[in-house]
Amino acid sequence: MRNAGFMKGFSRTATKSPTNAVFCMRSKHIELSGDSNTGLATLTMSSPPVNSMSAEFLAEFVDAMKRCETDRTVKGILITSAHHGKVFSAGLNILEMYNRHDDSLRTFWSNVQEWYLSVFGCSKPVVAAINGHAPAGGCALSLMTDYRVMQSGKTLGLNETALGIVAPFFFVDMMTRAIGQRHAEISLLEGKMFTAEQGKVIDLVDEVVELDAVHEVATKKLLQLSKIPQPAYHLTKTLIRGGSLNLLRDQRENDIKTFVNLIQQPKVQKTMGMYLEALKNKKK
Ligand code: CO8
Repeated sequence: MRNAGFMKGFSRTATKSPTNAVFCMRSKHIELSGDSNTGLATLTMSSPPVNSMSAEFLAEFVDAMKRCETDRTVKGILITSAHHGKVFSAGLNILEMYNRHDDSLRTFWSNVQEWYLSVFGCSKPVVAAINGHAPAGGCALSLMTDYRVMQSGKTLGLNETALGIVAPFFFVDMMTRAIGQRHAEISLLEGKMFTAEQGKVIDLVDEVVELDAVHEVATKKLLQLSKIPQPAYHLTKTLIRGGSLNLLRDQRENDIKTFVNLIQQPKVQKTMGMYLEALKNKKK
C-alpha cells in the first residue's frame, strides 16, 4: 500500500528506505511513525527516564491517537517504549498528584480520562509491545490495547493500593475483563505485581517472548488484525467495550471529583510522599 496521504499533516523526518517510505512526527514525549507499505503506525513513548505520564505527556498521547484514528490510511497502531528492555511505562506521574491544587489535579485527571477513551475506544486494531516494566498506569495502558506481547522477566500489574491510592473504576473494569473477577479482586486488593510469565497464566498478557522478539511478534499480530475488514472490527469492539466507555463518558465530572477528593486526603498525600522518597532512595 502506498498512499501520499499517509500521516498527512505530520512533520516528516528524513527516515526513508527504498521499499517503504516512513513518515515520523515527534513531540516532547511521543514519537509517531508510519509505514506506508503496511499501514501500521508505531506510537513510541519517549519520555526519560521511565515514561511517567504527566498531563502534558497524556495530551500528546491523545493527540497522536487522534491522528491515527482520523487518518484513513492508518490500519493499526503499535504502542511501545523507547526505553527498550527497561521500562514500558512507570504509569501516571506521581508528581502530578502530590501537593497539587484543585485546578491542576482536575486537568490531569481529565487528560487521564481522554487517554483511556482514545486508546480503549480506538476503532482500529491496537497492540502493545511491552518491552519493559509496566506498573500501574503502564499496565492500564496495555489493558487498553487489543493484544499484549511482553518481554520475558519484566513485571506488570495494578499496584495502586500499595501506594495508598485506588485504581479508578475504568482500570478495574479493564483488569476484570482481562483476568476475571477473582484474579482481579485479589490482585487489586493486594496491589500485586506479576512477572510476564505469571501474567500469561492468568491472561493479563497474551504472549511472552525474549526482548529481541517483542516488536516482531507484536507487529506480526497487528498486521494480522489490520487485515480484518472494517467496519466489522470497529463495530465488534464497540459491542464489547461500548458500555464501559459510555459509563465514563456519562460520569466524567463525578469521576474527576472522586479523584480530587481522594488524592487530597492528608493520609493519601503522606503515603505518596513516602513512596516518592522510597523511589529516590532506591539508588542510594
Ligand atoms: N512518577 C513519577 N516519577 C517516577 C515514577 C512515577 N510513576 N516512577 C519512577 N519515577 C522517578 C523516580 O523517582 C526516579 O527519579 P529520580 O531519578 O529523580 O530519583 C526516576 O523516575 C527513575 O526511577 P527508578 O530509578 O526507579 O528507575 P528504574 O529503572 O530503576 O525502575 C520502575 C523503573 C520499575 C518503573 C520504577 O521506577 C517504579 O517502580 N516506579 C514506580 C511505579 C509506580 O508505582 N507507579 C504508580 C503510578 S500511579 C498510577 O499509574 C495510577 C494511579 C491511579 C490514581 C488514582 C487515584 C485516585
